[in-house]
Amino acid sequence: MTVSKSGSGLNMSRRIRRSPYTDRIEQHGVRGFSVVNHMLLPKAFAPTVEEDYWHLREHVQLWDVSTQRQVEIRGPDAARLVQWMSPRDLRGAKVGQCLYVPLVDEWGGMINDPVLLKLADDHFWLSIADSDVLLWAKGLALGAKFDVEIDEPDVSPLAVQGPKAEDLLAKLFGENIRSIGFFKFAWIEFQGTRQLMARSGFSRQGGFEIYLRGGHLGGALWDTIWEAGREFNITPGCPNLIERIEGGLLSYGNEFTRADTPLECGLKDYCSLSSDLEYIGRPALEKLQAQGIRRDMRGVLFDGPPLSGVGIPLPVKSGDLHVGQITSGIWSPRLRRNVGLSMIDRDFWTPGQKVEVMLSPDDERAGEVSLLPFS
Ligand code: THG
Repeated sequence: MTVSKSGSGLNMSRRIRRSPYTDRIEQHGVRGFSVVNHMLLPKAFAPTVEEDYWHLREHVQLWDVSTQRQVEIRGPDAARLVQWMSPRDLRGAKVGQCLYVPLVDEWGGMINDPVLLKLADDHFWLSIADSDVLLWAKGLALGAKFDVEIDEPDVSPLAVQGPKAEDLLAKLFGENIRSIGFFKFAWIEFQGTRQLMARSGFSRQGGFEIYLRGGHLGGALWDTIWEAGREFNITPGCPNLIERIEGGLLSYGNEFTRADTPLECGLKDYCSLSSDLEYIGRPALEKLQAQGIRRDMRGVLFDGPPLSGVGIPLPVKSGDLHVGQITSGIWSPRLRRNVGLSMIDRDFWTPGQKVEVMLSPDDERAGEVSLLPFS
């Protein structure tokens, strides 16, 4: 076990949690980490993000996405609490289903955008993005006296992403996995344990996520998939910034924060404003809907030198007006232009709208609004 191989300048400590796969990832020469949910998320492997991108579109990659922590909610009031936390209508949700669910606060501000897994009628996992949903859920349950138990279980998702993921996993776990539908899950057997496998993941290239129960099995699961993956040209990977932006996959904390509502950050399709559904923030969302939505999530295509990323949001302007800000952006080698994600004010959100992107206060580049995903 190594203390710090990140080379990223992070000062490692117990607060920055390792995952059951971190040892393996270091052996593969990870080139840096981010920290999500107080845990290491690998950021790059191949010499360039571009190489990782082309490989992901053609082959198969193994991703340590243990930072997608599970908030487990179980007990007689579990379904009631989960519904109270989200504007998405969950009344028709079935066991075996995954659902992308915005969570909002009493002002309608985004708390998180997890994937909800319905394990049983009284048992759920919220597979969270980067904010402390565990504490929010516990506070709600205690304050409102829900009869539930809430904890972070020993579950560490490992994603197998890319067009060859299905063949690889069918070889290992049987042909049955091919019948798992998009955003559905089933149980597989691994070394005498029952493990959950879903057809999902933070890419648009297809693939699965194994929610490994029992961190002590992490090395064995990684090695098993790695060995079987050699014939499919498997590599270690991680959510790829180019592919994520092209695919219009949003990242909590970047594209939106608690200052934004789901109606204005591209998640309105996951909100029900029907009057017989009760959830935190509904009055706020209803009021905003009645006043009129002011902005929505869009893509922006723009000129300039190939960007390697966006550390500080880039202002988007139309003449003198500030109409948005690019919160994630990078050079797309496929579209041969920079691509970015931005909420855009409604008068300017029509695809094809010309805008200017400010790479710095005195470096303005021509851009154009696009629908998501970029095609
Ligand atoms: N997988 C798991 N947990 C996660 C993520 C993940 N938690 C954090 C973060 N990623 C959540 N964000 C997203 C965003 C979009 C999708 C998944 C996770 C996604 N959405 C489907 C789509 O856009 O086609 C829609 C799903 C639906 O209809 O319910 O894939 O990646 N485990």
